[in-house]
Amino acid sequence: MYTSTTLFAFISALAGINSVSGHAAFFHPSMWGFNVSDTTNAEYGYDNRPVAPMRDYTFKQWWFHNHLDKPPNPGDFFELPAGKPAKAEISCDKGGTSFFASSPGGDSHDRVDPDTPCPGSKTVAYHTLDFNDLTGCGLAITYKDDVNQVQPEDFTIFSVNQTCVWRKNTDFQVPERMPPCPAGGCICAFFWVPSGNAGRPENYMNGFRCNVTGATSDVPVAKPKVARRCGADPKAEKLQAVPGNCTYGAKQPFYWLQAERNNVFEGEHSPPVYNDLYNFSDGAQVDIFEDSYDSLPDPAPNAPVPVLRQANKSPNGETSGTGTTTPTSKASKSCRPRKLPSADGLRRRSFEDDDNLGLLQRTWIGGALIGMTRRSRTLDPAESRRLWDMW
Ligand SMILES: *[C@@H]1O[C@H](CO)[C@@H](O)[C@H](O)[C@H]1NC(C)=O
Ligand SMILES: *[C@@H]1O[C@H](CO)[C@@H](O)[C@H](O)[C@H]1NC(C)=O
Ligand SMILES: *[C@@H]1O[C@H](CO)[C@@H](O)[C@H](O)[C@H]1NC(C)=O
Ligand SMILES: *[C@@H]1O[C@H](CO)[C@@H](O)[C@H](O)[C@H]1NC(C)=O
Ligand SMILES: *[C@H]1O[C@H](CO)[C@@H](O)[C@H](O)[C@H]1NC(C)=O
Repeated sequence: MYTSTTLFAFISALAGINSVSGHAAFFHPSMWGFNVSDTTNAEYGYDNRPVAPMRDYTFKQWWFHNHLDKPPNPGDFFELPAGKPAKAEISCDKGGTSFFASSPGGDSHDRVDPDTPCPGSKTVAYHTLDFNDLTGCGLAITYKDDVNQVQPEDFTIFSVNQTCVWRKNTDFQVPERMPPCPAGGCICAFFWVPSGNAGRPENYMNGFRCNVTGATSDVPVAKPKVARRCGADPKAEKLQAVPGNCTYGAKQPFYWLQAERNNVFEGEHSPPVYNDLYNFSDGAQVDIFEDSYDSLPDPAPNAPVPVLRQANKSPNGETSGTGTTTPTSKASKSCRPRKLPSADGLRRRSFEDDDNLGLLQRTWIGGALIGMTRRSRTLDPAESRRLWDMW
């Protein structure tokens, strides 16, 4: 018969197992903290493995996961091929990645589902209820090669995977126009904020050395701004997106729920996330360069929506909202309704007469409703149905 004490011990033991296998990190030899694997908390006084979530931490504790004194070996870079996907491994267990050889437990691949981010665990171990609960994650870059010079405000999210963390092997599309890195390479970081529906709200960061290969453009990445909440947010009873409220162009990662140096202040039940809710489109962030926009008005609910410059559109239509020739067709492309019956009525809009302003006046709501849904560009029919049902 179980006493409450033995039951408690049993539950604690289970929790202990979860803390070994749960959460998630970007694993690659180019990362700071690659070999931090101690679960006894001897060195830091708390669990500071790369997979450990971060919350209420001082700046030193969360910045680069407090691994700045554990740099990668010289010459180890994570390559970012311009215009192609960078293939990352995200896992809650280094033993389940290609780098298992330096994991204390050795190879722990899941034989049944080798691409799971958490061998032998349920999805709650990587903080998601199911596929529909995914919030996305992002990779950020700074064009500095000395990590001691890097500040939080230097990082720009250049690629997002809105269906992250779901598979261990996760693709991140690298914008075609990424300029080359300085002589010592660039410094990058992985960022993730889960939904908070499976596990408590928290924040993830792993820093690593990276390098852009195959660059064809020299236009620098613009100075990043803090991303604003502007997409449809049914949970908050905001059924329509507010495109004027979005931050366009280069955006910083979220620094959230820490004791110091936060840049977003949403409550713990409305996590800031890497998807359309904050205008982080799925895939390459193609509008992050200094010449991406002629002008960027200050975002506000009633502000005009800036239009990407024609010059830097990719010929293959790398992202929606680009690759067409006139503002009219561009707008209708990025805002094309998928399932709305009264699409024509909703598509009314007007434009600035003076096109030199390059601003698309936001005098219609149809596009807002359709263009801004979460993961709008990768919806599968079931997901699309689900979003539709929410309205
Ligand atoms: C990590 O550990 C492996 C195996 O001990 C070693 O070969 C490698 O150099 C270490 N890497 C770093 C960055 O310390
Ligand atoms: C996100 O990663 C998954 C798993 O690797 C991949 O199938 C998907 O294409 C990626 N999404 C984007 C936008 O690259
Ligand atoms: C980064 O990649 C470029 C292009 O391949 C290469 O010329 C350069 O040497 C690399 N930088 C480092 C630090 O490896
Ligand atoms: C606009 O963005 C701010 C900052 O993220 C957010 O607090 C506010 O709720 C947003 N307003 C609307 C109407 O979307
Ligand atoms: C966000 O910004 C992009 C530019 O990258 C724009 O094309 C798009 O319409 C905006 N809205 C959403 C929901 O992504």
